[in-house]
Amino acid sequence: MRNREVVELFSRVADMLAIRGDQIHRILAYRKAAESIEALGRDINVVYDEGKLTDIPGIGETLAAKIEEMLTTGRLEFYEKLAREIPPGLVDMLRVEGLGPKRVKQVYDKLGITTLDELTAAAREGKLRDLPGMGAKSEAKILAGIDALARHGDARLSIGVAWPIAQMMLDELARVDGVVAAAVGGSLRRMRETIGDIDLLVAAASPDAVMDRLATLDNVESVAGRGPTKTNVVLLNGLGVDLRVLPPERWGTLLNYFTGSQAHNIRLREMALKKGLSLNEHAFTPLDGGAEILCATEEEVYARLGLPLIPPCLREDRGEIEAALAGRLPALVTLDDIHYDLHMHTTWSDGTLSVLDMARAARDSGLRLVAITDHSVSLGVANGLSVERLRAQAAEVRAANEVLGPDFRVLHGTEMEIRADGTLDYPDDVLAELDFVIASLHTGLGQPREQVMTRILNAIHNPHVDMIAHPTGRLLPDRAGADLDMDVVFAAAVQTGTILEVNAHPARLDLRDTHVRRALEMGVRVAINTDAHRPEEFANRAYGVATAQRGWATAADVVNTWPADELLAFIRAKDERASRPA
Ligand code: DGT
Ligand code: CA
Ligand code: CA
Ligand code: ZN
Repeated sequence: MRNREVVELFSRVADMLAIRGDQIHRILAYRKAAESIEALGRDINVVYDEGKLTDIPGIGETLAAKIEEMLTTGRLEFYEKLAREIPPGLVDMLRVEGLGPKRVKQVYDKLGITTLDELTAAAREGKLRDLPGMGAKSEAKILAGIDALARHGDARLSIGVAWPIAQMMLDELARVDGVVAAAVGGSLRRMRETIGDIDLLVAAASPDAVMDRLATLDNVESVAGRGPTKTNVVLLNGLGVDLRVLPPERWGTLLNYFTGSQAHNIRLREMALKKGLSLNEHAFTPLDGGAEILCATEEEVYARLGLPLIPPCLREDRGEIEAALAGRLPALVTLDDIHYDLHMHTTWSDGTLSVLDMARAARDSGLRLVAITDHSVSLGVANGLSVERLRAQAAEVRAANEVLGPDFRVLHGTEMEIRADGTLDYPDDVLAELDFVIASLHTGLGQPREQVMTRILNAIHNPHVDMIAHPTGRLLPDRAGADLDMDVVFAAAVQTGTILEVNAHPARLDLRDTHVRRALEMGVRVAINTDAHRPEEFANRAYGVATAQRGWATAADVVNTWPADELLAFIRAKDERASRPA
């Protein structure tokens, strides 16, 4: 079995346990294991051969034994046993929006429904409405969910699409009379790379006006549900939006609860229980029946638990609570720390502005230095530069530097193809003339691991290559990147002093959050760059910073925050080390 089959089986087990009504801890353990293996940059068979399965976050002895069974026998007895009790078709039914594990169990127990098709038929025939706790309304909702699934699939949406929509909706809601605060919650506030639905949170004394306004926003298609403090709507693009409104004195717990992640919340709730308190979106409540303790801010929620405020992007139960308890939360890199952008395109290849205009736009966005890095010759579709054109471009970069004066610096660079056969697109003597050399994989991403690893390592070991852009080449939501052994890539980057990029384009976010975390543990230096082809794309920098934050990056880890002479010295040092006899 390969990584993705192990991931698939573990997430199916988690879903089946949820349908069976198992303990949440057990369910989360399998989900977390699936997540960690999905983020694992290495072949799990190799990790197993090294005897290091339990080094994977979230994998203890029990799960390691299950992985061993899968890898050595190609089966998982526990899954097969579960499947005799919980038909696997029920797991597919969970993909229907509005259909949770409890309801799935109910339609199975009462009606013997075991597949999505049977469910669809039963709903159409009006057989669901008579189940306990259901009615014609909930039946219609399930049908709408089945419809939506057929229309849009259950693909998660890119943060780059969801974020601007959510901000626009928030602006509108914030203007409603009586609104004291409004914020996004959920995965969007945690800045996950993709999101399942938008969660909007509002503090207001009375919820009705806010919920009414939401229902009338231009991009809202229909209201899927409404309760005293919450409304769910579906947008024209099929995306779901959950709005919750509570009074301002409960804002802290509201924000905390609906920011999640669920795994993080469960840890907080356990800590509260140890102090004799229950915790939900409304308040802390003493278990012995005393008066509610309200929190108007999130700081108060964490303080009540003896913790400093934990930044939303860290709330994944990946060690942030332990770090907070130990006073070791990272001082995360911020957008304001970023002074340079080392990857962008101009009209010389497939960008929309000249060198000077792109540099000016970067300066206007608050930067002090950029590298102009157009595509190289073999990327013909992007009008890649021949050696002659690359040399001609140097004059234009010099001219731009003269116009912009001493307070802004333009480096002459390239985004050079690592060709499918492993060779580089420009010879070393040409690379030596450039200020900054990026090497990228755009083609042959589907090659076998050994072949694609040889290509990327060859580029990393070239003394002129300063940075690898978007290292895996994945494209969100669903084009997997190259099959790289990330630990080996990271080790080579550290050894050679090669920078690895966190590409800020929301379709890339590559390195991804978990890769950033691992890379930094191994000592890699990362850069956050926009890869802008148009000046509007400089705004994507925020997504890159968020991804680095989710990887626990501090400013010192990110070369775009360093003094310019340090960055330039770091770039030069690689060439010098290479030219010294070993
Ligand atoms: P998504 O929408 O799939 O990208 O991910 P989230 O994290 O936004 O999840 P969502 O929208 O289902 O719920 C928002 C937050 O609300 C979630 O992160 C934690 C909290 N929450 C929702 N349901 C539960 C629950 O059953 N238990 C706990 N502890 N928290 C929950
Ligand atoms: Ca959500
Ligand atoms: Ca939600
Ligand atoms: Zn590029």
